Amino acid sequence: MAIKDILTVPDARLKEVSQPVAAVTDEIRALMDDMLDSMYAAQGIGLAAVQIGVPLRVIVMDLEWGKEGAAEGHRAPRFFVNPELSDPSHETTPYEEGCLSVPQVYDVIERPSTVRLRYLDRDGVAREELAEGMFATCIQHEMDHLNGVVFIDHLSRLKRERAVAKVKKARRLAA
Ligand code: K2U
Ligand code: ZN
Repeated sequence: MAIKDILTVPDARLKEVSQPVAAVTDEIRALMDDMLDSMYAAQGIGLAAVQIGVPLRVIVMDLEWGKEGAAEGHRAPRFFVNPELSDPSHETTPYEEGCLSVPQVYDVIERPSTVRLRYLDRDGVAREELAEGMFATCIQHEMDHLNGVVFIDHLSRLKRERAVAKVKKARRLAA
């Protein structure tokens, strides 16, 4: 269990397309534990493995722990290995997204309101469910990461360049 550094734009590794996992082994479970530790430490509700420099198709999520009024320390971690999305709804939902790899940048992104999700769980068991609400927004945001896409790639070139410049300036000031 370890907290790993989270890559930030414009790190080229965030543009890599992540590779499928051959099998859900103890090593992959240890990776997911490190991802969770890193996500909680960064106050996130989702994280893709590529964000800690591991280009494998693995996502972790906890939509409960940051909620208003959630019991102190109440955690409901989710694990998604080799996730696949299908049947996106025509209806879309706007949400002001942020990203741990684009710190302090927020903008509204429209995504399908529901999407079907197939994945292997922490034990390697195949699961399928319909993602709705924040779960739908978050899983699509994380799936973008697995395909080398960060949310600012959905914005105009001007907004994207301003976002990268803001992250680079903040990194310089923190150095
Ligand atoms: O991929 C990431 O960087 C994790 C994101 C996941 C996320 C993005 C957009 C919308 C929902 C989830 C981070 O958790 S961003 C921080 C955050 C925290 C609570 C709610 C929304 C965003
Ligand atoms: Zn992100």
